[in-house]
Amino acid sequence: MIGDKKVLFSGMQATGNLTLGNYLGALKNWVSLSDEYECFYSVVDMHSITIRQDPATLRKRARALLTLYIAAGLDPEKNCIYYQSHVSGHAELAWILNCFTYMGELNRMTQFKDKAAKHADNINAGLFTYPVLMAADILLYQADVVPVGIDQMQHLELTRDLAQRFNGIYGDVFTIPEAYIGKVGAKIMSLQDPSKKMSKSDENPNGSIYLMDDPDTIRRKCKRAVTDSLGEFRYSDEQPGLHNLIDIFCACTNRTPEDVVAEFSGSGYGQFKEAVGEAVVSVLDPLQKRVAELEKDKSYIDSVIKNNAEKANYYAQKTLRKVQKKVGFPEKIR
Ligand code: ATP
Ligand code: LTN
Repeated sequence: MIGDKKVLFSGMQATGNLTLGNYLGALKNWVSLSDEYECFYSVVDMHSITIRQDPATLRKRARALLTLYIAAGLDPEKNCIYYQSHVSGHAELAWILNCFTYMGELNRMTQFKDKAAKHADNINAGLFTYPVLMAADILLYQADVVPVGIDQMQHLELTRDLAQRFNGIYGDVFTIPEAYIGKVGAKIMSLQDPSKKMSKSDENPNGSIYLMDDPDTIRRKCKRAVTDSLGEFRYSDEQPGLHNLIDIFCACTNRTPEDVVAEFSGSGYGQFKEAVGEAVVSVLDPLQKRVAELEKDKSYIDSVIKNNAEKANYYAQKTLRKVQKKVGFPEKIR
């Protein structure tokens, strides 16, 4: 708890252009939860370098992501929006937690297997221990709740196991976090292959809607989305392409699948795809305008970066000091 509020932590990597999946699965929920909790939203740039990055591009993308958090509606006066690399406690706690994590646990992580297969030329130790750094992010702020997409559940389970293990040995040190999975949009699939999640690292740009895509591109991608040849307008797992488009539509318009099926049951897929395109445009257009405005105000963004890093450091140090003492590190002489 911070004051009378529970704590929320989440983060995103600055490794590519954000997709509609990132927005609907994560960012949108962050905004809706931000009043209720004391929130920490990090740009997890330390996680990003588990895959090789061009330094200038990473720096640019990290800033763009931080700006996007604000543009999406997170008030940086109320929410702590900061770069992970500006708070050294993340790395320090990750090291300690590494010593409480078993190789077998990390070997089971499906994201590691996927990423190792994709980047076979650079299977580094950081990629392997990525989930431990993520656990450190969350536990450092004693987070109660962590809003993520379904793909991150396995990492969250590991975080809970590590916290429980540590508490079992040293007493109540860490809050045990809960995942928060949004009801709609938790897993947006690729428009070109609805068996795969929409991902910013997909090689096929037509599978993903990027948050910065212009309206015509968005409309075109929706129109070309893969559906099926059944021609029946239902919300069914047997029609994954249509199911996904209904999910997108619902998440953008705050409507329910039943309601949407009732409205479009007499229409063809083409007509519905057009409506999906318009719904996405009406969500992304204001977001893009706000990003453009914020990008002009360099000193404002700089002040957010500075002030929030200080705030994050303050809370991080509190936990870190406790943990260091528990494991037996000698006290600093001040
Ligand atoms: P990459 O493709 O590089 O692995 P990613 O698109 O999966 O990246 P992350 O930075 O790993 O993006 O995820 C940021 C947040 O967005 C996480 O909370 C994740 O669960 C959520 N997310 C990512 N893709 C989707 C999706 N298709 N549907 C819903 N949520 C998603
Ligand atoms: N692993 C996450 C990003 C991430 C995160 C976190 C999410 C890093 N640290 C802490 C929630 C809480 C991802 O790839 N989406």
